[in-house]
Amino acid sequence: MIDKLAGEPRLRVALQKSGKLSEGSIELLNKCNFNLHPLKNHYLIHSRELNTDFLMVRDDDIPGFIDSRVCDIGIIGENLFVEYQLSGRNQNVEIISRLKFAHCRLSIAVTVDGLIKTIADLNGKTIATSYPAILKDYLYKNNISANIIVMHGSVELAPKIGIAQAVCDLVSTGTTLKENGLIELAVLLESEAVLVGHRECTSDVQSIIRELDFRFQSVIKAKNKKYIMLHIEKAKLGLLKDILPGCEAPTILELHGYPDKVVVHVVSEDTLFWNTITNLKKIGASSILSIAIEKMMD
Ligand code: PRT
Ligand code: ZN
Repeated sequence: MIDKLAGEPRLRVALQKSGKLSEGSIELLNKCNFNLHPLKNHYLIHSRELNTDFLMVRDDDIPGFIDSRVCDIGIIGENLFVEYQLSGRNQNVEIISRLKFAHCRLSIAVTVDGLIKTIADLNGKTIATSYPAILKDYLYKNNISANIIVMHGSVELAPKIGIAQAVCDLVSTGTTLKENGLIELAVLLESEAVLVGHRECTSDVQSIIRELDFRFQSVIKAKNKKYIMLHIEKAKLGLLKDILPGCEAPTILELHGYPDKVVVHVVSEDTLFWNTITNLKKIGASSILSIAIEKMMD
């Protein structure tokens, strides 16, 4: 929904106030020039950047807010989007883009005692979950008849307190399942944070959304990437490709006073960089510089 402040269209964005999405959302927005520092009692933040207002709410409220045009766009977990869609409430919410943070999976987990070994063993059992629509859909597609009990929070405790024999919950590192004597039986959905919006936005809001998502994607593209500069013998250039991920199109420059050597500039995946440095040194690379990239645009 657009307020008119100073006669200009404004974009209304719903963000999770506090939880596993809030830090990542604010970090991403701040890399896009927003400079947001929400305090506990901040529920509505006006920003001059791109004429945007932020509504800080519980993540569960976000799809409904967009559907009913209280907000234009929002950041939620894909798991919540799919649940909203499968529960039949979603008429107008769609995924605009993937934001590459808050990765997790929705899994069915069972007690380690081995009583339930396969999906088929779930027949006639009770499964506790906060995602009844996704679970129901999965059970139906796999021809399993099980009872679903809905819990909002502490789902992992359900088998321990004797109200279910299995759970269907979000898993990230797997620590919570382990601590509660549970093991994963099946992954129903892989999820990450997504930018969602109303299918039918007015064109002036649409152009702000496009600009915002362009900024998001430029920041995401640069994540885990480094600009690498190094000196190397011309004869060893061919070896670089195998060592530096993403080295397909490096910039090669002459190194004044060293006719056998060149300077290489390349954008590389940073995840392997410390392992990579040893291998670069082995082929004689020197003066290696690694620089963080803020944004990458095509
Ligand atoms: O208060 P509000 O309703 O806004 O928040 P919430 O409690 O409903 O959600 P929150 O903050 O827990 O999660 C928001 C979103 O973050 C989820 O919908 C997912 O898209 C994403 N996300 C990513 C996760 C996790 N990782 C995650 N690990 N959401 C929840 N968890 C929980 C999970 O439920 C389990 O209790 O963390 C525990 C498992 O973590 P591991 O690392 O022990 O496996
Ligand atoms: Zn929630």
